[in-house]
Amino acid sequence: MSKAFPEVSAIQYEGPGTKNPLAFKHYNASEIIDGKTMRDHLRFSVVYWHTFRGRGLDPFGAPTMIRPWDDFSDSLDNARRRVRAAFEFIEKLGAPFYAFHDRDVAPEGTTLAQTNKNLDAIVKVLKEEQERTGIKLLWGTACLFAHPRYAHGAATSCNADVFAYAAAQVKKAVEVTHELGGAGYVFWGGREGYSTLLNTDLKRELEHLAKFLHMAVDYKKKIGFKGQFYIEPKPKEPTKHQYDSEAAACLNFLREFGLMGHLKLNLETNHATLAGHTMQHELEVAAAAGALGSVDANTGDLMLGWDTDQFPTDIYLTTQCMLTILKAGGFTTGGLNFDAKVRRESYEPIDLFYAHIGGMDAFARGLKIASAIRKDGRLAEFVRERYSSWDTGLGKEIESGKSSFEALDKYIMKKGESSPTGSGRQEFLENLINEFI
Ligand code: XUL
Ligand code: CO
Repeated sequence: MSKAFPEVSAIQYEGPGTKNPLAFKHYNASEIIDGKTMRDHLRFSVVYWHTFRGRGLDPFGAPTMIRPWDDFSDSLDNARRRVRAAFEFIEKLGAPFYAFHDRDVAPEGTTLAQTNKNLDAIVKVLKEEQERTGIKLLWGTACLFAHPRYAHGAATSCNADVFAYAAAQVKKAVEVTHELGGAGYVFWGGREGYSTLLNTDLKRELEHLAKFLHMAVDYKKKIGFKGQFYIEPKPKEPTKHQYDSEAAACLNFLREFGLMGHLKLNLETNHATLAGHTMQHELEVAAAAGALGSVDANTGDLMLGWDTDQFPTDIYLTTQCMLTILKAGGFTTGGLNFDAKVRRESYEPIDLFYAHIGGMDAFARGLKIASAIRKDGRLAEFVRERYSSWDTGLGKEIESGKSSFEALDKYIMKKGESSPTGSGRQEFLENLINEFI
């Protein structure tokens, strides 16, 4: 088969001084940072849906993407050609992982049996390409939002048959992810929410979602799939209100229904923005609960209220993300998955390279900067000192559960007033971060 990207050879690290747009300025896969290669810290992953199925269509206009290897038909041969093109791209880029939805890789048939057969045919090619290149599957997932049958939701549908269909679809997607040695599996509730409460039994829908996830956990154990399960929060789009709205809501749901420990979070930057949070907030909330799993690395547009899924290029953003990820001990099963798409106007195949190289370099810089900030130690020392009243005496007693309202009342009555806390020094700390950028 002719090459999909004949004009591009393997992307090399050339250092910050290079003017070559098809080279890395900062991502040097084998460079060691804090005892680990950049490759192992960052665990970059390419998504199949945007990068190999995205066509640049929007509500106002036709597709724009030029993809010479793709005839845009639903044939299995086209799906096979697409796999070869995808792996050529990921291999040349030097990303160690990829991620896909079941329906991204193989066409849907007229029955689930036929669809599963199509999927098996393409999984065979994915497996061949994984073996040929050494590229691994970061996570698999099922598309439970595109087909009209899921208009009212999948696991939270008002219709039990739809729930059953979704269960059968996820069963197959987990099997396939297992067969491909996937490091994880993601549940993103694309239609698990509502447009109006007038027609919605919210309590029942949440209980169904929990049942669905428990069944998935049981099945995972049954087939011996050891990959990590994740939930991906997003507050809105496509539904007006989605149940997995943000990290805290997901954690609360997992706790309420006895699912903590079975699922971690897959956090996406643009979803954090839509929820009115910073990405670092979402990462910190997940990390505090021991549930920081993986990241869908992209960025939104603060002036737009939807999921623009742009490639991340902002060094402040990547620095903040890497500060929290390093503090949490780094990725184990997760990684930085570019759930991002080139703009409709960036329709040439080469734009896929520019986009991913930019994202990888931005995160490589974020990693180096975050590591330098941690080595410098002033930021952590400031925070440690700010909380030092909790390390000894009264604070220590409270933290260790040895105090009570009566004891504290007695203490403060005797003292008369609490001792003043020092300045928060936000501006000083912002300047400190800028020293490293
Ligand atoms: C949608 C989104 C999904 C999930 C996987 O906003 O982020 O692509 O990552 O279903
Ligand atoms: Co995502």
